Amino acid sequence: APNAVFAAIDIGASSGRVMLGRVPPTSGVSLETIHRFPNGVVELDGGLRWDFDALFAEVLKGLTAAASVAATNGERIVSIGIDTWAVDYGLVNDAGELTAQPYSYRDERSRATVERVHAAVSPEKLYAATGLQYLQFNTLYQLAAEPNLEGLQALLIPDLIAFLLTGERRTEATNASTTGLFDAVAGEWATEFLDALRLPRNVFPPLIQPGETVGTLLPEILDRTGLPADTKVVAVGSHDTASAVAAVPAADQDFAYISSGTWSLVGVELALPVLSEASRKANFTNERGVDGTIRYLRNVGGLWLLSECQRAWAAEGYTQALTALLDSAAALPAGGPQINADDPGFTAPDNMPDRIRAAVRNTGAVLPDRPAAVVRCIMDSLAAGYARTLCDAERLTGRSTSVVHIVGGGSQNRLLCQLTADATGKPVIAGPVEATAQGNVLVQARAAGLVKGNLAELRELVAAGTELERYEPAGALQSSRS
Ligand code: LFR
Repeated sequence: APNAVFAAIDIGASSGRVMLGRVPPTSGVSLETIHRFPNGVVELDGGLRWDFDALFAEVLKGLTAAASVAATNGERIVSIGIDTWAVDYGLVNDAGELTAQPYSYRDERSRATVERVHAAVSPEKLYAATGLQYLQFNTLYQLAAEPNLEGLQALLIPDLIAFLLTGERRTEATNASTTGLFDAVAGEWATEFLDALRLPRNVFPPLIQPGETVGTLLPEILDRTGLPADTKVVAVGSHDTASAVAAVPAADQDFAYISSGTWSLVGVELALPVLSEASRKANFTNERGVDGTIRYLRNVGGLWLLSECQRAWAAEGYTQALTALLDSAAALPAGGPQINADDPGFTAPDNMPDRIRAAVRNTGAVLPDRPAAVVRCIMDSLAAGYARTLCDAERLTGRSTSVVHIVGGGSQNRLLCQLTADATGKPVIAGPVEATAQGNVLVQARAAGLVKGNLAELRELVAAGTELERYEPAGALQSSRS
């Protein structure tokens, strides 16, 4: 039989990719990028939205290219797994049509509905059941802003892609856990809140777990892509952060992780949720991970701050390469001004350098105008936010951690990794940069019976296939291969 390969569709806030993943039995995961495409929020129909039609066209382009690469290699694409950012959804009618381009969580329409939702169900009650951190854009607040849900179903973005590929409507559980309508203990929809918020019982399709089969491809998708008729869509940790955490190459249980990209997701993995009032006040979340684990974490601001600054500087004609900018930032002395990187005031796209300077001014300090100074402020602030959050996670869970794994785009940022080691006082192990796609592929490979084992064993495969970089705390800029 031809060699089995897996297609991973992994779409982030700023770019998407279709990859082929190969999983030899003992030597790690290898990923081949087949198609890469840009993504970003767009002003459309009076709101900040995702151009979903364009994204889906790119997905089909990528799958078509993947089919031809596999055919040329004599390989068989066993299944397709899909992950994207969380909370956002498209509304689909009975005929299966997407009724509008999905809103982005960066749109501010849900700000006005928070009070109404909390009047119907108190934040304490919501947290005690769902364990979800409060973010103004959680799905429940967005749904409350919909004028009319009659005859419509909300499909989270990865589920919407899976639906268009297979015709099957499901809600993948790790992503369901970011809606604010999912019971963290039972692992089921919190139907009592659907009623209290006057949301239809079937506003979401039924749940599906990572590793379960969503369905086979629709005839028109087979025609468009040239994929063979037995290709399946398999549910993975469709929340990108769930897939990334599944691929943290941790050797022991006492690890902390930072999934560092547009956002930084900072926390630990637990077997059971922590739903205490102290946890709610600290705004920690209990999102669901692969294999029913709990991703106990907090959203700390992320490299969005940096990418938005770069966008603003490029518009002014300043185009220094990022590596040079980071080198200049690294050369600046420690102890400069800091901001609170998770301030919701940074969520919307707008002139980021000005907003950062204003935030520094509010602390009584002054931030020099030079881009390098702004970049250093972002890095110092992120590292401080990481350290603060890890301390809180240890306190709230009663656990201690001995190492911090950084995965995702931020793992390539040497300055950020070193500052994180210094701020946390713990060694940082950086990589893989494509943890999300690796987690996506590994869950598919396990569903196909190609690899066996629990998360710890999947993580060994990631470690075997990645060159990890280790940063020691202490200020000294020493780093060594581990
Ligand atoms: C990261 C992420 C975070 C989620 C945010 C919005 O890509 O999925 O986990 O809080 O995006 O969906």
